[in-house]
Amino acid sequence: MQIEIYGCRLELVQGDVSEQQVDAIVNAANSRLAGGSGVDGAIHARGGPTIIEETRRRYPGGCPTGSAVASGPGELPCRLLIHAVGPIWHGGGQGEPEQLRGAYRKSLELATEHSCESVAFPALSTGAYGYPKSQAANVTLAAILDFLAEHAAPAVVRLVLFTQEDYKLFSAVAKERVDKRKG
Ligand code: AR6
Repeated sequence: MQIEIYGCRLELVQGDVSEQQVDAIVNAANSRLAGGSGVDGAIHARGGPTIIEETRRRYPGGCPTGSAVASGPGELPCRLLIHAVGPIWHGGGQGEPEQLRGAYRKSLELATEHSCESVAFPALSTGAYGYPKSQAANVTLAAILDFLAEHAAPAVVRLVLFTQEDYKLFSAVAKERVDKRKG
């Protein structure tokens, strides 16, 4: 699914985020930047060991939840790798929506600061971190659309959903939110 909005293109696809041909790929990291399963596992497996060597050296204190840091891409097919730390779901009353929004915003800021025209995201926090998917979809789409409205960049933002079910859910939320904004 592709949507033109605010002079940019929002794309939703089903697939593996580590395989996307874009300027910047976003990893679903943890605050220790220690590597892990899911997206993080795929990124480090495909990208090779130089990524974790670099993040250990540059970010010894890790990255706070709700934010993101950048590294080189190792062997991934992109120029920049962004390690975004979404929140662990604790029921929704502990700042999870603000933190999820923050992780998307900081990632988009880093992408634009590094002049990346295209960026691919996984659905942060919706796997091991347990964020309910429908709520995550709403926060995610609002965060991305707000950023595009304010900055008219990056030119392409791609959300990469792992399953067909997630693709359908996020696409429905995207359509609803864009229709509302376009009036
Ligand atoms: N490409 C795109 N989406 C994927 C992929 C992939 N290769 N693999 C899984 N997903 P998760 P989180 C989907 O668990 O919830 C790690 O151990 C998956 O179905 O990767 O933010 C880290 O080290 C789900 O919808 O990230 C952290 O400790 C979404 O991506 C922790 O997990 C996110 O699932 C982060 O948890």
